[in-house]
Amino acid sequence: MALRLYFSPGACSFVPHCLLELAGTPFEPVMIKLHKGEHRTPEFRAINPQGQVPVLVDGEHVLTQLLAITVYLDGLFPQAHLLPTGSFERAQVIQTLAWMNNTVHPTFTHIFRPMNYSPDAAVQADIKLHATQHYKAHLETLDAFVAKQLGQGHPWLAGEFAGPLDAYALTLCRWGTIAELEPSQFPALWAHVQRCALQPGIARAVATERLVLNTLEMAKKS
Ligand SMILES: N[C@@H](CCC(=O)N[C@@H](CS)C(=O)NCC(=O)O)C(=O)O
Repeated sequence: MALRLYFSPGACSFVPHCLLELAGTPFEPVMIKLHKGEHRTPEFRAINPQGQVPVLVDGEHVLTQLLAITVYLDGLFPQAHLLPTGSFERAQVIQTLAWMNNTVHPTFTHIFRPMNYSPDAAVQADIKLHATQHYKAHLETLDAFVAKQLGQGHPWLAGEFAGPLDAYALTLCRWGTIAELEPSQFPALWAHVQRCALQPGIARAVATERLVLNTLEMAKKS
């Protein structure tokens, strides 16, 4: 039975979406439109009671949390080298993925959904402002990380193979543009993100999700 991925365009589910493409496996993508509240339906809650994407279904196995899904896909498709095999190198990638997932990502949630944190419009504006400053600092850290990793002569953030760090870096940089942070102020990150989008597996995920890397350009055109 084919793997099934519940995803929402542009959400963090882009990371496992890319991994499935990089692994070259057939899978069934199921789109959940967060803006239409499709993650709150009883049908979706029955699959993930937390009401979030990504969700990976493999027969009777249901997995949430993109870190867990990453480890699982790496185990299923070792030939895709989604994670390094060396214990320390592997732990280092998980370390950075965890930081992206538990620190940078929730900072963006404060910008994108300040109403989750206060019902008061003035407080929400304040939350958004402060979170944007934090998010900018996180992207500066990510920019320095990209420069350091690629400075070692490898094409991708974990070394020789494109993987979850590259896909998440693209997502976080793109979210930055939604927060009105010009990507060119993070030059190493932005150059890498544009290169990632040309990698065939990642490019297929970008095309399926119809992603524009710099949403500020889109806003200028309309
Ligand atoms: N730590 C979770 C984060 C999942 C998450 O925040 N998903 C967002 C999209 S990026 C979502 O489904 N949001 C809907 C909601 O929380 O109501 C993971 O790694 O899977």
